[in-house]
Amino acid sequence: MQNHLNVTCIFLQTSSLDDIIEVVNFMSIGRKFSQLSSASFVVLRIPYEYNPSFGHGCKDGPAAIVNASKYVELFDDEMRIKPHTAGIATEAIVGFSSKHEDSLALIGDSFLDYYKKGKFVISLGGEHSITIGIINKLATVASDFSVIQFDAHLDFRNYYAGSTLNHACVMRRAFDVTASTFSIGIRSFSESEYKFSKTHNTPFILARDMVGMPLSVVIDRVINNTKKDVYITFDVDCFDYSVIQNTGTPEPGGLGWFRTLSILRALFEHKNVLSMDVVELVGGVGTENSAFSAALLVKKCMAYKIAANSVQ
Ligand SMILES: [Mn+2]
Repeated sequence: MQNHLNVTCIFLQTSSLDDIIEVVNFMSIGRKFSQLSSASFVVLRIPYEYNPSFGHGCKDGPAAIVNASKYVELFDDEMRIKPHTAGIATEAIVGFSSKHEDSLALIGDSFLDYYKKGKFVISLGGEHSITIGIINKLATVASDFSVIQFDAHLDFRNYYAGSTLNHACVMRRAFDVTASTFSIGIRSFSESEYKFSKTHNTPFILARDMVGMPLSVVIDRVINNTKKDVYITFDVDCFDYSVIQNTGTPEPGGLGWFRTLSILRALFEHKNVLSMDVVELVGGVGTENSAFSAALLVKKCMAYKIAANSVQ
């Protein structure tokens, strides 16, 4: 607790938690399980924030998640395994450019390095635009995959705030590359996004419609409308505030914890999940509950990946 208080005090005087928090491994695991060479998983911290629309601070998300992960139980209550024994290397991208396009290229290149080493990469944002950089590079080595999005917003804008690479354009760019997307938890979109989605037949499930919808219906719809290989992009604003409150573009009426986990578990069971990201968590003072939820989510996905018997 003392350590935590120190971090809080220092945070007020600096620009990024990444600058000041001692780099720790995800879940504070020791050297034995955190070496890159032998790790099945890479937790890739991407503290990048270029142009948020509303709330600021997602550049502090990765450090907040890794910091909170110290308190995540190693043993998984549901899958009855310890995911860290598969090896988790905690890595970070630094040295972003002042040019957004160049930063996304850097992010994509770094991701691809780990991916090509056979690692299951879980990228921690950072703003949602990091996904554009990752998917662009993933598409150079994996030609036929769907992008499954958990999000409050469709992110289907062609252009926003002066850029086609804005966080509000993520799934539009993903569609450009893969022509196969599926969105879950949606409860906000513009008229142009809605029209694009209708014209191009991009499937999504509204959070509103998920209320009272049997879980099996949700899961079947996602599984039947996506390819075998998938990339999961998880914007934490898909969650209800009771799970995660600290996010850049909040919307009420989000998804519950256990239902979301059940959907993710089914995806890992039925699909070949190539990689995933968890984005838009705002770090900083008073965000510990949200950061813990995100950290636990990451561990759960590792457990699901292992149980699906598909880590390398
Ligand atoms: Mn988003």
